[in-house]
Amino acid sequence: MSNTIRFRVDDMTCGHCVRTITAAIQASDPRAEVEIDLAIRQVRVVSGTASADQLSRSITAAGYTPVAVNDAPTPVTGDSKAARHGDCRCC
Ligand SMILES: [Cu+2]
Repeated sequence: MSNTIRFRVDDMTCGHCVRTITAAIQASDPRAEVEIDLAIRQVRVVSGTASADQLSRSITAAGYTPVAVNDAPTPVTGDSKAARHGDCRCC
């Protein structure tokens, strides 16, 4: 059974962030398919075994701030967060 889970990660800012987050997700769910759209800060996971909570904790542990995204578009609140940066220090 697979399950599509989406997050918005405002502090994901470059290709290294994408790789870090992808690796973090796949470390907790080796069968997960991860698709990331950096332009809109969206992480889409077709989960093998992990729940949204588990994936959220994995992304948080990697140093980022995931926000669960439902099917309905979520209004962007707290624009100042977009200026934050995760643990990737390359950019
Ligand atoms: Cu980065």
